[in-house]
Amino acid sequence: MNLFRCLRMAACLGTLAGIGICAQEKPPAHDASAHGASGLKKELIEGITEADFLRMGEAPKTVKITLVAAYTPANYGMNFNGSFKGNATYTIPTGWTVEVTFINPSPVPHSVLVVEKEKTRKVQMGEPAFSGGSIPNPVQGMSLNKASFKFTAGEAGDYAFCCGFPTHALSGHWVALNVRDDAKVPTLKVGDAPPREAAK
Ligand SMILES: [Cu+2]
Repeated sequence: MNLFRCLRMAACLGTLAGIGICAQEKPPAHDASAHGASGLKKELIEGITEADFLRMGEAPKTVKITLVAAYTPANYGMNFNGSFKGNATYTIPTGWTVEVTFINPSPVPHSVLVVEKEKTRKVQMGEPAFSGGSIPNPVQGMSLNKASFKFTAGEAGDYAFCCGFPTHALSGHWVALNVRDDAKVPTLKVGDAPPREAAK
């Protein structure tokens, strides 16, 4: 074996150890968007903007929240409006009415219900924390469809909007919902960005 061939082989073995392939041809670039985007019923989310994620309602002390499952490919689609594992936080003043529109444009079943935050570590969610705070059949979930519900955030505490499809919460399919006596207006905080008030 000549030196050149020997070096080539060493380089190849290095590649093998590093990323598990030793091929002349590179695999095609990974397109993450293909996961979440496949089979999406796009018309369900047409025209939805970030302002729709949190809006003031028509009646006093009422707020409208739109939660879109699989909004981005993030966390294999197990997200609401692209957020997951509590990396978005809704804060609602105690006693306000919350009108939720849930949309799942993907063929993979998801759902949403309001639970005490600690329940996001359970396989199944049980009953919603507030009366009415769930789509129908959250364990079964739904796909390629939308549903709405409303509830009154009657007691201050740490809650979550959580997917009730078994194991999805454990996989991070939830965002935080804080109900606060000292909150004046509903806000939404996404990631490290400062909280923003509900759109009018
Ligand atoms: Cu889910």
